[in-house]
Amino acid sequence: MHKLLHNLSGMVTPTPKAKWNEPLVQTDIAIAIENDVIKEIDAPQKLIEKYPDAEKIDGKNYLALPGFVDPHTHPVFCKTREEEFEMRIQGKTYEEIAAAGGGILNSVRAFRQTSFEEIAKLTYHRIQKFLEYGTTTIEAKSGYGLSLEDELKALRILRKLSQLIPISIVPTFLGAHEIPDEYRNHRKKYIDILIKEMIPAVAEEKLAVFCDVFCEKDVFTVEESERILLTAKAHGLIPKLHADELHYTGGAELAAKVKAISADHLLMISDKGIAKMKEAGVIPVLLPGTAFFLGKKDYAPARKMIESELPVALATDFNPGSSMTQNMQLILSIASINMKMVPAEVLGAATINSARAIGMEKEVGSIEVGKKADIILLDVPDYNYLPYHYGINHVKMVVRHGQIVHQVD
Ligand code: IZC
Ligand code: ZN
Repeated sequence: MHKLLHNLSGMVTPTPKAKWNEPLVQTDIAIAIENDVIKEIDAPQKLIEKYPDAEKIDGKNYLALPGFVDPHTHPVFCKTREEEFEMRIQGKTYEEIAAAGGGILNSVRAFRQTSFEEIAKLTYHRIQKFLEYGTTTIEAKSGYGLSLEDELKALRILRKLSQLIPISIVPTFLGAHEIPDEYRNHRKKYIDILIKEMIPAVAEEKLAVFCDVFCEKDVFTVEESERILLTAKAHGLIPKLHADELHYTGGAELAAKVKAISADHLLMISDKGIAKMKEAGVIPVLLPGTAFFLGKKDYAPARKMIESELPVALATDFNPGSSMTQNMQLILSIASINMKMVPAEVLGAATINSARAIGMEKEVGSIEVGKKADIILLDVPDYNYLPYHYGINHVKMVVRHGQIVHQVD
């Protein structure tokens, strides 16, 4: 069954022939889709003649872009944490916020007390929002359960939702998000449980593709992170890492050492870390929405990374504590403004490079023949208008795997 996406103002996409930050811009173009895959990209008249029986999708003179790929999200949680947001604005410290009911561990307490069905329902609505804002693939982490049973609950929720929502969900096990209350004074015991029970169980049930660790001062050390990630690797899970976010710990160097697919955050990365990541082919995933949301002045050194020829990727970091947004378009604006990435760079970073950060670059991240037909239509005159007109939703239609899954007017 063929579909023909036509009447487009144009199409903008990274391509393998050009650099990730030099998008191909084409006008007078249509896209033929066969089932869930892009079949042909050519002049509209040519494709109309070649596929006379194709079901036509009217592009209403909007601009076609690849669906955004968001390679770092934490959507499986129970309660939101707006009280914590307000306290932070009032100048309360991290300790004061934690004592008053903020922080990851408070999310963990609520998560454990809430049923699979209830959290699945909350998460369903949150993930649906990604689609409305043009994201057709997300990576999604567990990490608010922190026990065997509750981490499996989070990952099983993701598996269930990936069958219910027309979005691609790539799951990550983040049992090493924090040390839970009951092991506060026995951290080694929790790490043993991660290694001996949780990782094998997650791998056995094939519930995750990646294993991530929050490697940070006062959370997991570089040595602990290495032990966890090497165990994960031995069980077939690909390493990822929250690295050098709030303090420099050598997380980027560790990501290179264990050949992680990505190292994420990287606000405090060292020059050596940049060089090591380049050498090992680790993708830097930058999350400027988090620095913005936390009211920080400092952002990750994106320009330095781009000058070192690292393929910078962007993500929302969607989570209830430090970045409460599903909107990749807003992330593009924040990345442009605060990390000095130009529009061509933020576009590549949110599509092909973010696909690379989750090992999906052969399927998604660009509009190319043979790739999944994950295409979004935006009401923008050109791609450089997108980060410029910030904070609103430009998406008019979302096509995922060849089906219209969201449409406005
Ligand atoms: O719930 O605060 N940093 N993980 C690492 C988070 C923030 C999520 C949260
Ligand atoms: Zn995160």
